[in-house]
Amino acid sequence: MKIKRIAHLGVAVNSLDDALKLFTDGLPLEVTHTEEYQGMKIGFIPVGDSSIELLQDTSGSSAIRKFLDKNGEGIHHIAFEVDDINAAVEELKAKGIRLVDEKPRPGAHGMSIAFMHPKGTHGILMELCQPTNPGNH
Ligand code: CMX
Repeated sequence: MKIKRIAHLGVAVNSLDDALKLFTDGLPLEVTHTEEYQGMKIGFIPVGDSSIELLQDTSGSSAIRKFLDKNGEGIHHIAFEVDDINAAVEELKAKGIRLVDEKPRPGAHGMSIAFMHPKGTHGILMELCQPTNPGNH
């Protein structure tokens, strides 16, 4: 498996609009993409070769809702871009690393994604991702 970069840091927020004010007015950054995805509203803010992914729950039942209820706002996950996500998932399985997703699935922003389970990764929720469209970050 080749890990190419940190693709994004996922941050759970109560309000995407409020958080965007901080990142785009308080800090000199820009939001380049927002989307609704599986009960969440997500905003992508590029920082160099990586992004901040701001995640707001909209459904009342997303993984972000559960995280916010337990922990409040904060860093939710780290995503690594890999060169071949199918091979990467098989490699992790062969190494006995606990996965949430036994097979890659479609994620936000045109990515194929698979999560490892935080109980097997020192308490850090880690995602592998690979753009399905090479133009996506
Ligand atoms: N980081 C670290 N630990 C986390 C965590 C996170 N983001 N989310 C949950 N945990 C921990 C919990 O604290 C809990 O630990 P304890 O047992 O010690 O209390 C344990 O994992 C189980 O958590 P839970 O609150 O009971 O929640 P679930 O087991 O129902 O789900 C998880 C946890 C990780 C399997 C689930 O959130 C998941 O499948 N996540 C992947 C998908 C996701 O997070 N999507 C949102 C991001 C959008 C995207 O980019 O796609």
